[in-house]
Amino acid sequence: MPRTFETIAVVGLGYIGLPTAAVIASRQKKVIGIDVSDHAISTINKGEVHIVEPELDMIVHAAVHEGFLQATNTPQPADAFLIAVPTPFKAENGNDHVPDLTYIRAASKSIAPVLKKGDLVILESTAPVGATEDMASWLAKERPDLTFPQTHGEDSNIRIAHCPERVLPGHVVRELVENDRVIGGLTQRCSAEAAALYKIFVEGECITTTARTAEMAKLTENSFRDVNIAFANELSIICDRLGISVWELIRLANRHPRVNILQPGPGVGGHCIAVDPWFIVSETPEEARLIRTSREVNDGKPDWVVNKVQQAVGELLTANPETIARDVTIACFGLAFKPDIDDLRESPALTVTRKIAAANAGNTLVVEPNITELPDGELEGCTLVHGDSALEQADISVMLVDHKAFKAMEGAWIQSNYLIDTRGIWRT
Ligand code: SAJ
Repeated sequence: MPRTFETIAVVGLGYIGLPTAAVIASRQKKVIGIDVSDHAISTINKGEVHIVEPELDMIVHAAVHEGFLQATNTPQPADAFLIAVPTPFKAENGNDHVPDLTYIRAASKSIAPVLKKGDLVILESTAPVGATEDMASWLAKERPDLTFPQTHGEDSNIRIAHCPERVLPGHVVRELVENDRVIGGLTQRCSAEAAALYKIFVEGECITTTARTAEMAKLTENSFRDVNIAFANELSIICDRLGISVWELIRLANRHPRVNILQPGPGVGGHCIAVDPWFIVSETPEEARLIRTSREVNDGKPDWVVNKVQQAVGELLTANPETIARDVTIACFGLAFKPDIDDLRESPALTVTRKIAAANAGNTLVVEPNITELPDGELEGCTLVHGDSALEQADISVMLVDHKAFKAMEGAWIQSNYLIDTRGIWRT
């Protein structure tokens, strides 16, 4: 008989935990959402959401009002616990990019008192290889009265697995259900029970492996993308030096049946692809040479764009000796970390705009159709304006995010000499 789960606790109600909790609740399972933020808890318990993700508001509203989802700051007994808390870098290590497992440790500690025989604990947070074993040992330390798979194998009281989330921001609700899941248990029984849990809501395949392989699979997926974007970004810099359109070049090269180059941009943003490769580098610094270099190439791209803008300012002033720097208006198109979302976290477009504004003696205009006000304290001296107004006023335009709204804009101005198009939608 496959294992059944009646009550499921989700620890961490952020971009992954909340949609996961709501989707499980939509399958009429009792879900206890646990978070340390009182704001998140009170918002969710009103049936509302504290994060922006298409369709999430509807399913949270339904789950809460039908009584299947409740948020709290106090862990309660459940049959399965899903941990979806952040894994940032350690602050004290500066640029060393060492993962910080403090939140996973705190989450383990918080659920330990309510664990009972037969419970399943799953780590969903993206984490370095070995983190699931660490979590198991933290739990075992807190609960010496229970047995764990690392010491008791298949006969343990508690089952432990890693099942990394792989959903694309902007498509989370659909991808949570449709994507395949890689499930790595500390034992085969742990994997099988975790697979039974995911089968409650996953229509994709649930493929089982070891915890360490599952951890590495997630890091590998995001590193693969980062390395490929770095290749495109490096090409864009080479092509600029050689006077070749990188967009045309990639279109042509991609006609080869075995070539599929990604698109360059102002850098790599978000909280996954720009972070996860470092989890490999920090554990195997000698071996992960390509992965580290790719991170460095992508992280260097915003400054390269800022330099291009500064060059354009210099050229404009040389070509118009009557103009002074204070008269130059620069318009930045896009702030989000990728197209058609309002998420500004770790956005290279935001970094580029901030640096341009800091260096610009004249006006800096910002066009971002997905937000209604500029982020607090981030862009001193900038003004949020509509695209048309920016076009009218700008001496220099900087295209940073290929939002649909920008792709739809066209006109003679696009041929302006002072256009830095990091996405190739206006100057192809
Ligand atoms: N980007 C480019 N050029 C491209 C593609 C992307 O510059 O050709 C940039 C984007 O503009 C953005 C960044 O890369 O700044 C990342 O965007 P993305 O859409 O590639 O990925 P994320 O960070 O939104 O989500 C990724 C996904 N991972 C993969 O596609 C391998 C998602 O499936 C993961 O679940 C998510 O990371 C995560 O949570 O780890």
